[in-house]
Amino acid sequence: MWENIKDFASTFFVTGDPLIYGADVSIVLTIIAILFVLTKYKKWGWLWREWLTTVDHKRIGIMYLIASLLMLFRGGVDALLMRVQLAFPNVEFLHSDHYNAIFTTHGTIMILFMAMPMMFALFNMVVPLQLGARDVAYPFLNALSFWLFMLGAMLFNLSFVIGGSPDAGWLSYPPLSQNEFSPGPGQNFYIWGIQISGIGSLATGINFIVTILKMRAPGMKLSKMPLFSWSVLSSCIMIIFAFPILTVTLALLFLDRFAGAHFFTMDGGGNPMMYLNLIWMWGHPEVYIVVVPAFGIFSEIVATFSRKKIFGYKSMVWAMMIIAVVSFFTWAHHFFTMGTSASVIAFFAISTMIVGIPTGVKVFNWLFTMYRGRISFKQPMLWTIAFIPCFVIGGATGVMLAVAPADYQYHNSYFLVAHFHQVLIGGVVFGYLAGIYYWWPKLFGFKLDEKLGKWGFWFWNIGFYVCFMPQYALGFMGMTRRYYTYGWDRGWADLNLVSTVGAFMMGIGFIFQVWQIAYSIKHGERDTTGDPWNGRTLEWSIPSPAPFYNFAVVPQVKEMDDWWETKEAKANGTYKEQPAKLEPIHMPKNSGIPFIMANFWFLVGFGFTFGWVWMAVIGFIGVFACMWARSFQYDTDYYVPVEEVRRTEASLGRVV
Ligand code: HEM
Ligand SMILES: [Cu+2]
Repeated sequence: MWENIKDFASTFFVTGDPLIYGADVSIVLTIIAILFVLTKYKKWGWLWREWLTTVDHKRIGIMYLIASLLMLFRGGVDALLMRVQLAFPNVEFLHSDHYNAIFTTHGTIMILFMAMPMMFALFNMVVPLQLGARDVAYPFLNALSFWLFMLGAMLFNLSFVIGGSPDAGWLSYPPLSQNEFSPGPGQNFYIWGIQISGIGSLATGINFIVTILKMRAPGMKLSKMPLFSWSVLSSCIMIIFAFPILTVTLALLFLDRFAGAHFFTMDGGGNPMMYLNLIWMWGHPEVYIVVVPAFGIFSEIVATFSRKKIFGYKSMVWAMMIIAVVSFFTWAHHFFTMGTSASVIAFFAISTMIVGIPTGVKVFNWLFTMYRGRISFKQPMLWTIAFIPCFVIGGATGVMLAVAPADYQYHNSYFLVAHFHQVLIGGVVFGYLAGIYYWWPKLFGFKLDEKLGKWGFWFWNIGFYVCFMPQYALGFMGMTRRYYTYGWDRGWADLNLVSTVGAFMMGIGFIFQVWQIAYSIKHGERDTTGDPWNGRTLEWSIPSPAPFYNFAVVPQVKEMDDWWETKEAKANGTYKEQPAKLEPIHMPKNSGIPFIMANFWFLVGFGFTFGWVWMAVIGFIGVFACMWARSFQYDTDYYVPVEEVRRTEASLGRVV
């Protein structure tokens, strides 16, 4: 009996590594601290009523934001561990297995549990406000999406201390990810963590498409819709085509591992190339899914901080829609070297290069918008200006990679590693940070400190080039990706050391940003106007922080950049005040079902990860019970009385 328990414990818990003991201790301490604070200040009820059951898109956005910043920290620590290991030749800081686990979790976390939720944070924080809407189309589903993401991310992260981390790369290629080469639960954690959060992402895609098409304020024709909302539409269209492919691919991989199917094994009639095609049919659009919203953010910021209308609005919209379509015809550029006919390769090489055209159009439009504008260099604008050269270089190296014959040379080299970090950090991370700085006052009612922010900005930016420029050279010098160590004889030592220094500079930049947030909560400049940047779009017409019903009176839109036009009209005296009439506001009620249901999904995932079918069955029963319960809930909405709206607006300094 005792032996059995010991046996179980030693396979269940990951042991034997100081990093992991450190993680165990910090997890336990954090949990104890949270439980203690909640109990001491009697905050359990508050937590449940205000956050765990909320269907308010702004609060859901804030929770996504917190989760994604935590994941940026975790993924960043992974990155630094790898860079320490690679700083000098023959370092014995991480073992090879451990290195494999770390680049796998780093890549997976950064893309799926950092970039995606940060993007959803911005969708939720901004889109309904920008459209003049009071909520998203399906608030309950929105909460469910968040909790599915959250519990999926937790399941994935648990692999670090329980069972063992996945280590077959962020896309988990077979045969390496099959049972034979990856026994144990690591790969199952990967499959179920992504599967559960992926279902949430798909639902978010549907939710925001419907929101954008159906919930715009009266008068806001699509041709007058702000560009960020357009970028969200483009991204969501890609989501609804790409994510079902991911769901099916992971399900097939799981059947291979769990039920002995042979979809992707060489024996039994399967084919690993099939997996590569499927995973990249999702994976390639995925990188556009995360970068296109950044284009929307830059478009808003460039116009606002140059005090000019965006240049080439229509071409901006077209460019994003073309990218959404073409991105589905480029996936095979990820395996040019697999050996296929020249015509197939030519097709994918050309389609890849074509994506550069609409992107170039956008860059020129941003530059033309800035041209002769009265530019103010506040933080959102700084990140935007830093993004442009960074993304242009990243785009150029992308086109270099798309040249198929050349790709035979740098396929899977550090050149590639430098390229994709350049577009992911320079495009996605810089873009989302710009967006967070821009919309922060709207959600929280205060600005983030400029001075600390500038320190963070420069450390990130200089650190970025110091870290990744040497990697282009290392690629040409023959260093391939996923090496965990190398010898002195290679001549790679100096450049690797420089690269590691750059990585730490970015880490320091992140610390400045955390400090900036902590400092600004107390000392940040309060936003009493609701319009701290002199904005152009509707979200700046309401008070900050936005009240839970967003708009006391639904706005009537006439122009593109309606709020800006209104302000102009007021300034030159041509504005005609319409008498505003308050009416009771229809709002959705909170619900605990999304949170509970996502927990049952977690149980399903955890059960399958360890092959405990009974636990998965309990989980599924719970999931269906939640659906059942929800289908009999009729009392799901209510009206906010006019008196309450008036009181809330008055407390925010508005008279209506
Ligand atoms: C904060 C700065 C970052 C540093 C210093 C860094 C560093 C690294 C390193 C050293 C590797 C392993 C390369 C190899 O040997 O194969 C790697 C892989 C990777 N990184 Fe990053 N990274 C950073 C940020 C990011 C971000 C923001 C993303 C995505 C949004 C990202 C996505 C990836 C992916 C997808 C991989 C490939 C993993 C694999 O090979 O399976 N990284 N990174
Ligand atoms: Cu691609």
